[in-house]
Amino acid sequence: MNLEELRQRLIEGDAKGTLALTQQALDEGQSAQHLLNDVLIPGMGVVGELFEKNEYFVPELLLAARAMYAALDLLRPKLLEGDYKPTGEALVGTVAGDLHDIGKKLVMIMLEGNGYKVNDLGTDIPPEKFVEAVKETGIKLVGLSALLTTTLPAMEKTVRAIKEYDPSIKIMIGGAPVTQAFADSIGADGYGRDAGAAVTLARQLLS
Ligand code: B1M
Repeated sequence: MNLEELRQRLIEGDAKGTLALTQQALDEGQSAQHLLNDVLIPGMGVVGELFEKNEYFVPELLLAARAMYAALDLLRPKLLEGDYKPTGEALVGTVAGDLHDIGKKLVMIMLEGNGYKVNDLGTDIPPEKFVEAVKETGIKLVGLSALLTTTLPAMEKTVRAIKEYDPSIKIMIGGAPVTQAFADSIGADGYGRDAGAAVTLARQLLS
């Protein structure tokens, strides 16, 4: 099948069409990784570009996100296939003021696929909630996501609050506006450019 058509269904926020074409592509032997990395994630990039050009507005972003979730639900079991070897535990969340969820969800899926048990705190999570959660669970690896330049200060506050509670807790951060230099400047232990990089980083940080 023509994968461009799948990308287009996502960009247009057609959840039903996205779901049907994702299923068809899987049935035809396309890998879940390929569909995600080469079709769906770039598709969300196009949605962002249309938004920047004022051709799309928030309702279109929401429709595209809904279509992306539909595809992810289908791909998730495929991405998690393989031998399950528990390798560690992590806590993830999107920082205060930020409602973007899809990138964090992908990081979660990739970590789970690599044997991590992942606790998702959700989105718009204030620093004190992260601290409460590490206190309650004793988890030593926290992943923070931020998609807005305006929520980067919340990321910094969250890193500070967690490190004040326990400096030995490892914190990895990511999201479109995040860079390695920013991670260094706020005292995070690492930066993951994408969900795959987050897995490599988690391994390094917990080794
Ligand atoms: Co928003 N939004 N949005 N949005 N949105 C962006 C981020 C934006 C870049 C669009 C644009 O202008 N081009 C822009 C931010 C500009 C900026 O700050 N520089 C923007 C804006 C402005 C806004 C609002 C302010 C719009 C408004 O209301 N006027 C508003 C803010 C709401 C809020 O959060 N308080 C808003 C709202 C929304 C929706 C809620 C409608 C929706 C999100 C729905 C949801 O998540 N449930 C939405 C969407 C869908 C987008 C875009 C189009 C797509 C985001 C996405 O899902 N990408 C986005 C444009 C874009 O990103 N190009 C945009 C796909 C996803 C797989 O990628 O999240 O980058 P990403 O995750 C990647 C990596 O970044 C990394 O790995 C992931 C997988 O590879 N990663 C990590 C992410 N977290 C990580 C953590 C790690 C490691 C790696 O370690 C822990």
